[in-house]
Amino acid sequence: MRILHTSDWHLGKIIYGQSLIEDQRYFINDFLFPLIDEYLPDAIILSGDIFDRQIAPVEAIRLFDSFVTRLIKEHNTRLIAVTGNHDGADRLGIGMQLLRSSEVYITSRLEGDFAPVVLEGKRPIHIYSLPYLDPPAVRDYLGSDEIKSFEDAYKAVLNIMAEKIDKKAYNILVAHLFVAGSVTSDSESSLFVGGSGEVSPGVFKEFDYVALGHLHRAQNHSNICYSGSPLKYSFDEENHKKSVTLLDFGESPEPVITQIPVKPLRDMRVVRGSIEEIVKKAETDKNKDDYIFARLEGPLVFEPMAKLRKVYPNILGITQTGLTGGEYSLDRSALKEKFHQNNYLSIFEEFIKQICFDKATESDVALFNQALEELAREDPQ
Ligand SMILES: [Mn+2]
Repeated sequence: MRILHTSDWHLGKIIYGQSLIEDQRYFINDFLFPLIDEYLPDAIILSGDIFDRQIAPVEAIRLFDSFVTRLIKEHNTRLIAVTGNHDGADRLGIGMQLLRSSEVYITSRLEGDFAPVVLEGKRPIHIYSLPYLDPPAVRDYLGSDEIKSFEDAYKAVLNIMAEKIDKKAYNILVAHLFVAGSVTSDSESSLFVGGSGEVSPGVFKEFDYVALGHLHRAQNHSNICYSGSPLKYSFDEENHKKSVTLLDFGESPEPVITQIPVKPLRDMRVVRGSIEEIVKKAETDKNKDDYIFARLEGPLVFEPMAKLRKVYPNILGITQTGLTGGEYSLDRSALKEKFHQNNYLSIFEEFIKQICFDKATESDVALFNQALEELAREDPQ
């Protein structure tokens, strides 16, 4: 018996105006399906944030639709999915009941009696599912005003589930939440992580494996496991090792858990240095199509994006130390004094020094004085 755990696909994700749909299509068709052919899992667990937005773009919906159809029809593999905080739960819930007869189990709201999906075997595997939920949803569901925090919400729901748990089975919970003590990334919605959104690991003690989504870095607290997103969705994830998680039950009642690295269509990474250094390095760069973020050091460069796009066609963003004051700090009180003395030229000279890392030239000064004179003529005080 084998189960593949993945999460946080964020289909339809756009970063810096760039749609990642081609990368996501590659992940599903050119990475995941060949992997399914190789390992022949009995079920795929998808722990939420299937789509990036409640109203997902049409290409993203079509991609998921073709994934589900192909998974069931060609590979005869069950899908057990829950909705995450990014998903439009009601939109994903269409036909949910009917799809169960095709072994597509999508849990998008709190309802029913929490019956698990059962995989029969020497030691049966029981898979319980919870959609992304928050305290108001659980208050509504239970008709109780006692539920204040996420911790209260999960405790209440898992208490009901605990009564059903058969300890002879291997019990898995699929959910989408933030477990206290986890490591976050820039591409998760910060609104939903940390603080009152935290749930302590002890709440899940009844389960043998907790297949979580929400955090994009693969990590675990003993048997509470985040598979992480299969692709990088922000530049602070440049050093993440993206993977999917395989649970291989073999003959033993406890699975062997392995992380299988994902080979992406394009990597996402940061390049650093002066524009000359970056362009020079790019000449021998074998992966010029990667998504690039450039941290430019040194004097301010005119139209740096256009220059870098010639070597890195998929460059998405840039920062320049000249603009962010990385290597030059401004003496604000001195500037203020000069401003009050109407000493605009020295303010201009400071400005040039800050962004060009050099003194203003004679022609810079002449140009500035000319602009000042024109202003004075237009708007005599
Ligand atoms: Mn997510």
